Amino acid sequence: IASPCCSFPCQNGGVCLTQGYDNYICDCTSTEFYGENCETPTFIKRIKLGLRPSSETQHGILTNYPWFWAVVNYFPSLSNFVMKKVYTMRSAMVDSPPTYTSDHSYITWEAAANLSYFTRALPPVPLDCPTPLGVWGKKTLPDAQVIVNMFLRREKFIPDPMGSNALFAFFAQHFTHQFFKTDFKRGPGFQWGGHGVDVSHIYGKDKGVENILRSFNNGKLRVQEINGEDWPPLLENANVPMTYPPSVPKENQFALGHKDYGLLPGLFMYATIWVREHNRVCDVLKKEHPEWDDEHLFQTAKLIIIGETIKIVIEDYVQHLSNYNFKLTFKPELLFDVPHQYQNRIAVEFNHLYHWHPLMPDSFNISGTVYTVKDFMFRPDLVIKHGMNNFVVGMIKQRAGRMSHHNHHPLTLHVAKETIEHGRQLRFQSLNQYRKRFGLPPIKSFLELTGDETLAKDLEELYGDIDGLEFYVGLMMEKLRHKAIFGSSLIEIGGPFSVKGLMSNPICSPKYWKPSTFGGEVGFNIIQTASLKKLFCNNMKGDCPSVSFRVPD
Ligand code: MNH
Repeated sequence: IASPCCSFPCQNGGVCLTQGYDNYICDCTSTEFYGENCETPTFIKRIKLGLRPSSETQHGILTNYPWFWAVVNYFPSLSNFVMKKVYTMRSAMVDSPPTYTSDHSYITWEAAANLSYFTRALPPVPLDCPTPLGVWGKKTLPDAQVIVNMFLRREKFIPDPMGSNALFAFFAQHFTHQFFKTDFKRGPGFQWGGHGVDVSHIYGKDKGVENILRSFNNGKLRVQEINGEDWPPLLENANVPMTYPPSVPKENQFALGHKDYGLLPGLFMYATIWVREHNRVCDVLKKEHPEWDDEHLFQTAKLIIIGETIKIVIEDYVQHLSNYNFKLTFKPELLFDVPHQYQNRIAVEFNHLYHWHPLMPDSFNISGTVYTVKDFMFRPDLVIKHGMNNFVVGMIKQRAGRMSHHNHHPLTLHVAKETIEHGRQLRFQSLNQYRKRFGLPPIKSFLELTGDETLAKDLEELYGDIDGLEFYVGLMMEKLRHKAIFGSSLIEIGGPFSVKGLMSNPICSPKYWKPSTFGGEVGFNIIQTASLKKLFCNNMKGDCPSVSFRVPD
């Protein structure tokens, strides 16, 4: 029989607890709401809610009024105030310690202690509910292949309206693959990663891989010189786990920190740049600390690389994707006088919403030669052939795809289909449940979701009820916000996971975040002045191009 919790009666974060077979109670503890279904705000909460601008209004303020933000950005006291709000408000949306897994719709010790699980922001729909989404929508969901064909397949490339480029698309993919690591053998609720920014995509998944990639000389990673540039070693000389198909010739198989980074030259480009940056940092540290041995240089350089990564992710990458006129900053010290948990667990919903395959364009122009996505597959050698500088320029000039429906490259369609199927297997709650969980008003109709009559009609026919719309499909179908590369759900659900993951890194904690951890002021300064532009320009030959996540005008 169906659980009375199938209709998710408890509002505002209240927890539904069954009482026998057909009753339930809502636990409203610390939700600031009361009543049978936690539906009534306390007096204080009512005032807070009345004062808080809606998420849509906040987005509007942040992406407009450049003169206002110029003033805020100029004065550190104002800028720090806003940035602290960004950190604390976004982090507060993420449960820490984590609460749920995909195997339990109630709190368990497993959720806290079993690191093999991705965590969950919302527990799975209880078993044996009237419909897959609880009580809403049809008894059976439309076939995933039908959805892919009707709504996701790219007919003609649609460019991102904000001008994002392929350097951005590959940054997203390479950065997130260090912590989105589904353990498909165990199932879509399991993972084999380290739950955060651990730079395992550069140094390998464990100590064994790391040791193979290290040179054990001056702290550096192993490289080989080709055409006067440093590149990662060949797999035959550094036998780490890699997933090259046998058709890839041995001389094109390189040893990288992540087993899948041989898949695309864009990933190989980032892998190479980070290896060069690590070795560059080792040189700087060696000059400061001639007394340090290889191990000390290596370990400290690795911490600096983590710091640079977070700095660049916040100040270049999130800055670009948010399109805020407020200048985001990486300042861990802003959290030192407020409660903050320096621990993180990757949520499987975060993984799903980060399936940004529409960003992939159809082709890439590298110094005059046009490569399709297919031409790119398992061809890391193309970066070497054209040289790092020419390859990077090609990525900068290539427009990325718009993050929406009808824009999946045919070669990524099977991933979209599997993602939808995994969401069902994991019994994800509906998109509207997730919107409420992350402080957004539920969407009232398919027309409101898509802003398009035809799409709305087709979706209505397939799903029957907007409250029965599944998570990933909803995200892909949502209309983009004004002046944004995503819809509101993707940003407002992804933002908290992202901020929490970045700012709960151990290097952001008070005992780590000081000069001595990074070899002194010189090392600390490398982190605090890191930028996307410097990352590339310090590590490639030739004139420094204007490195950015946007195509040049
Ligand atoms: Mn991509 C997983 C192919 C670009 C984000 N991607 C996968 C998988 C394949 C794949 C295959 C494994 C899925 C499965 O086995 O079920 N991805 C591609 C290809 C391209 C690509 C061929 C480009 C061409 N991917 C991108 C981009 C992003 C991205 C760009 C942007 C962030 N992909 C993901 C994420 C996963 C994934 C996230 C999930 C990884 C995991 O959970 O292990």
